[in-house]
Amino acid sequence: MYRVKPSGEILGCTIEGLNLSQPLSRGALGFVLRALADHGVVCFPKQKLEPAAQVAFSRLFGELEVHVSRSFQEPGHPEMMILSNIVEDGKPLGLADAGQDWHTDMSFSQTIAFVNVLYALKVPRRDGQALGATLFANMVAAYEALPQDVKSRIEGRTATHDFANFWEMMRQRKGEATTRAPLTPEQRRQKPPVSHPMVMVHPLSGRKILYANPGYTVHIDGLPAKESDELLDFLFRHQVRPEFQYAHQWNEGDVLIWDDLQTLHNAAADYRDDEPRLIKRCQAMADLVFTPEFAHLAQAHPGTPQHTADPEPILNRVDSRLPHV
Ligand SMILES: O=C(O)CCC(=O)C(=O)O
Ligand SMILES: [Fe+2]
Repeated sequence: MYRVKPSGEILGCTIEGLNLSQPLSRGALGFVLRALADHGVVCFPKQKLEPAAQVAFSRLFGELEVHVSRSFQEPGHPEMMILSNIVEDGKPLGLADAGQDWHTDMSFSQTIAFVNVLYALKVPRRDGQALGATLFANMVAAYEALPQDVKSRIEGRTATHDFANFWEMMRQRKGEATTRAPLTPEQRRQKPPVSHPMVMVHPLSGRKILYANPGYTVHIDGLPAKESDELLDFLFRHQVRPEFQYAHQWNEGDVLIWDDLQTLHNAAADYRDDEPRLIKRCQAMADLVFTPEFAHLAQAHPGTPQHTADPEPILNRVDSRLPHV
């Protein structure tokens, strides 16, 4: 049997007893969704996953995104990206500096992200100590701790998110050493700036979330530049305050999933080029999580919004990705 062990911190839990290389039952998927809604970050330790199995597991959460950079794809699996600082025969094996500052994946996309699925194959260590942790910040807690006047100022507002903001910032930070190619006009066209509400209601928990991040959020719509910059600056400092943070220290074999709706993350760049890190990654979009049927799957609880729509169509879509058990 599987069970969930909360970290006891502001985010994070471990689920033991689930073998992710085997197809999941609908009940197990619901259990995972509940844990994700409640804890934001879920670790499945000691997994052994072939790329096809990781893709199949990731697809349960939503459609998979093929990264717009089209770089460092797993052979035969364009929806899987390799994150690594390993260089073989002069060629980088993966994106070396993925996510090395606070951001929310895919906030720059019309359809935003729901879940990231990362599988660690190599974890850098020094003196027995794991390095290259992934840091998270809790956007339910950050929202709740906002002063009332700031809550009122952002309620009902949207903000613009731009993919190029983070990509270019990382290119400039690494200078000549960057493994990030300049964005082509075609890539820029594929990912134009988009607007999203700054306050969202989490579809599985019913709780309010602060949806903005220093990586991609560039402007609060409808505000003059100076006012927008000042408010964003306040929000960016507020949302990563230490009391909202949780660090995941990796072990080889960890599958880590996190809820992009209610967390920010930041990959700690505290290891050297000769301390190898290798992670395989899939990105599931928020196409299913906003449906009433997904809330139903995650098991209604007092905080879950009430839905009246018929859950069957999406449950059928979910079922088509699950084994017939
Ligand atoms: O490598 C990591 O720890 C996380 C990188 C990241 O930001 C991501 O996979 O979205
Ligand atoms: Fe990321």
